[in-house]
Amino acid sequence: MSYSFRAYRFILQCVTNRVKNYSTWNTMSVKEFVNGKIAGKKVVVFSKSSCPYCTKAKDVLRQYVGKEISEGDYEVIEIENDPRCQEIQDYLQQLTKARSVPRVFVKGKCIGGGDDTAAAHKNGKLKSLLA
Ligand SMILES: N[C@@H](CCC(=O)N[C@@H](CS)C(=O)NCC(=O)O)C(=O)O
Repeated sequence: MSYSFRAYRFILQCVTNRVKNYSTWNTMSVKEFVNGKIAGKKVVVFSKSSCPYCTKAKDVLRQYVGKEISEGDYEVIEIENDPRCQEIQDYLQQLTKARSVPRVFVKGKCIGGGDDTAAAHKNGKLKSLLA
């Protein structure tokens, strides 16, 4: 085997490993980010500011803030300008079977999107979930 071929193979291996490590690290950090957020607050919304379903969910949830949800226990994460937006949505899909926004989490569990949040508000389930 020629020296230049071995050198070429070595460089190729290094590049491949770098790409693999980078994507593993990247996936891990998105997972850690999302899991950390979900575990950190009673109510967490992954949202995009221009999305009408997100506005619907946020409008509903706002009514509970200061009552069933303390101000510090509510977080909205607007993901559209996050460079990891696609990966966050991919991971949300793994977690919740949907990658659309909003994804609303109550006590670590996904209750669905904007329509689901509005329906749960209407039928009283949201209030009992938040209790
Ligand atoms: N029925 C869903 C609809 C959600 C939906 O269609 N969201 C749009 C944004 S308005 C979405 O996620 N589109 C794909 C994307 O932004 O990646 C809900 O109530 O949450």
